Amino acid sequence: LSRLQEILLRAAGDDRALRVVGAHDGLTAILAERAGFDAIWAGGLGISLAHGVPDAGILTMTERLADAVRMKRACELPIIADVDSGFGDVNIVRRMATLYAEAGIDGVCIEDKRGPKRNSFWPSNCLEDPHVFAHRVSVIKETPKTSLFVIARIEALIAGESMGDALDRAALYVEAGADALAIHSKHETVAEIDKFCSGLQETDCDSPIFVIPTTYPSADVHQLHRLGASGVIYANQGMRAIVSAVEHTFEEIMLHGSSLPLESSIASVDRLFDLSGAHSLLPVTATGQ
Ligand code: SPV
Ligand code: MG
Repeated sequence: LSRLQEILLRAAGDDRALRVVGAHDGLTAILAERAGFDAIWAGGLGISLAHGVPDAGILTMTERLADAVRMKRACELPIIADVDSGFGDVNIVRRMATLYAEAGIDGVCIEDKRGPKRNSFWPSNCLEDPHVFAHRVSVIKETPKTSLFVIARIEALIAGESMGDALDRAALYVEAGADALAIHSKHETVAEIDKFCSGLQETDCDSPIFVIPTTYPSADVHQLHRLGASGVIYANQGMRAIVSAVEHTFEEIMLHGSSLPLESSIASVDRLFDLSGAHSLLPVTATGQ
């Protein structure tokens, strides 16, 4: 069993959903682990923003992999790498699977879109032909020596297609070997997710389902689990918090000409030492050996 399969089974045994959180570097991976999350979402939006570029396929596959590996090194949590639509055609998808597996990434989440990469909440998302996408999934699963956990991410509802189309896609992707499905929705309520999960249950498909409650935050992890989600991905809340906190801090320093008003609300330097593991540094001699 892969690590993600193991923790999914354990969570199912405990009658709960996995809690997965978006991180984009070593520090946010450490914070995710300390907060008690089950796994890390190495998301394209967060990683792109950390590089100061839009989530639009600007970074290369190897840049995205390097950042996922940086997170893996910083913590013990399994890493689920968001690989957009696979970074290119099926041959590139195959190489992606090899590289990610060799680097020790636990799982990849690949989405059924085509055309220029755009974040799902940005207009103009174009769907991939479901059979072409299913083939990509099977190619990842068949890559020699890889044990990547593959989440097939369905964008049909985001793109305005019918629930029937989303469910047909789900069946195809599971048949192609997907270990789990992710269903994305931009609705402000959980109704669409509810319908998808019950529709899938009616087809006797027992694939784990991941959901991404960005636009429906009022649905908590327990409710999502009751509806049928095996995992909940909080993809961008960490990055959004960072933006608010750092923006506020920088503005306050500019306004007051000092950090004094902020001192009680920002982390101490000692906390930074603690988070980075500085307290476990080995002693060195006076000559630095
Ligand atoms: C990401 O975090 O890059 C994602 C999730 O793909 S979302 O932004 O919700 O599409
Ligand atoms: Mg993404």
